[in-house]
Amino acid sequence: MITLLDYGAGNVRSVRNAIARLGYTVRDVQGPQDILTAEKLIFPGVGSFGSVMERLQKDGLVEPLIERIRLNKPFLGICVALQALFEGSEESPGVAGLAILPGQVKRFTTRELSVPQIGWNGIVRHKESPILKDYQGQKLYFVHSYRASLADVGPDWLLATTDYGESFVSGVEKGNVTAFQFHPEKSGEAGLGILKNYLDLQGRETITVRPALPVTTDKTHIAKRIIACLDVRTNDQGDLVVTKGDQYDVRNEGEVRNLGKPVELARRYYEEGADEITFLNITGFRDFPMQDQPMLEVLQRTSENVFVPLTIGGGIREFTDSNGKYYSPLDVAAEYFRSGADKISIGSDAVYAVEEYLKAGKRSGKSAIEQISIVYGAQAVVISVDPRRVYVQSPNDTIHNTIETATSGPQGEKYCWYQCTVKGGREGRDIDAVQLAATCELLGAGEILLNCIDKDGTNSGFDHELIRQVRGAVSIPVIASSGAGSAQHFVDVFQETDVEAALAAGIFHRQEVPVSEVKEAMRRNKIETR
Ligand code: 1PR
Repeated sequence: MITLLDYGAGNVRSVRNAIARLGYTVRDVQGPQDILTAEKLIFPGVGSFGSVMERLQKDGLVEPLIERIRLNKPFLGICVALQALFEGSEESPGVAGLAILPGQVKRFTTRELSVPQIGWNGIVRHKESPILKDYQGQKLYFVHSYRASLADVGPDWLLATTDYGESFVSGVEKGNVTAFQFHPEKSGEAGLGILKNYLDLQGRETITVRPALPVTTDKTHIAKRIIACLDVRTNDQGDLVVTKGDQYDVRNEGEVRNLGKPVELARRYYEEGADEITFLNITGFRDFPMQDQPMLEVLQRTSENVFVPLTIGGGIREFTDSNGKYYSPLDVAAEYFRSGADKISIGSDAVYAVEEYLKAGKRSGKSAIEQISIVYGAQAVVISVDPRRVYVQSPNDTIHNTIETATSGPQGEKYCWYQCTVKGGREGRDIDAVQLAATCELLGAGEILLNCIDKDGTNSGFDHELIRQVRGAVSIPVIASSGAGSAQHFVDVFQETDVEAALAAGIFHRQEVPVSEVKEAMRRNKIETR
């Protein structure tokens, strides 16, 4: 029996599913007493430092948690739960942590790498631990902007470090108290193995200081991610299917293309080694996701078998239903997170938010991006950009951010800009991709999913010109999307641009190239991969 501290923020379903998959039963903390009496406690980390600590305060759980750790009772903290062991965090100034460990958790200082760190990285172990006993250098999933500093953690606690521009603390352990910065429940089979070791531990350990491992100068490296994307919608027969467009047109001879069932395809990609799965509810702009039970069910069922990050997009915005009931974007996002999403992706609503911001010259605080980012953290907010090329003879012909392009326009134009669209490419707006991406970062987004309507479904390779332009305008991770037609196209995009991840749909659905072949090509070309 495992006791889970579910404080109602973010995706705790994945931890539940991982525990169930490993054959254990979960019970929830009902009140402060359960924290002290639980045989084994898991404190999953979702949400920002401030929102987690405020929730613990409100529920009267701070003192019992401190007491449990003092009594050396089995405890596993994940992600922000590791950070909560410190005195505070730059993420939420003035909010006190559990102060088991001294010091403040700080934002990454790297200038070369994008922040948040989103992706698969390794760990270097510094002492023996029964929980990491099988660890053999596999990459594990991290998603965070703040990290604990090595200077604050002595050898009695230091379990593991990871490198991301600097070395930071990715694991602490003392006696029966362990916490990881990575997400074991999202780290595929390697992560499940780590979780299993914690669940399987028999009785309580009395050793508090375990033997140190030999000092090493090993460094870890973050992998470039490969993402499988499933565009999902209801077809004319009323079935929820994975579809795929050519330049966003998903109909073939009038029928919505049907490339398979979402839950089954997602599982196949997980088993083939995809680092992440993205679902885009492509008609979400006109249907309201909270009334779309089949889509929520897809997410719920997928998270039972898929232990890598899940992103879902489509229809995230405020909404008033036919009975006059108002839903905020936070309500919609919360439903997606509860159903098993780790990140949500915002398309059309991000364009409207940026238009409003540029018009007002200041933040409203009300956009979906701002609201969701404050509660769940920037790393949970992805912006899906749907741009289309607009050619011009000269940069002076437009106010937008242009590039000189190697692919001239129909009238021989040598320049173009990328116009953002809404409603799945149906409507162009007076915003370019650079304005959109940079403003969304400012509003609190943590990642850009950069599609390209001209390239979508063409199998002709990614649009490196667009990718370089947007990558150069933001310091958050960018996912290249649209146009992949071969394993070499992934190698090309990673060698010729600085994107952190590349996404494809058609070639995976049509089984032209399996994910494993993409990974092999990356390895042959010495591109860091999982
Ligand atoms: O606007 O917040 O409701 O979100 C709707 C979401 O649905 C957006 O993220 C938008 O990108 C997506 N979407 C809307 N209509 C379509 C369509 O295809 N008709 N799909 C659509 C976007 C693009 C990629 C695709 C890549 C790779 N699909 O997701 O998977 O281009 O394809 P490829 O490898 O086959 O070239 P909102």
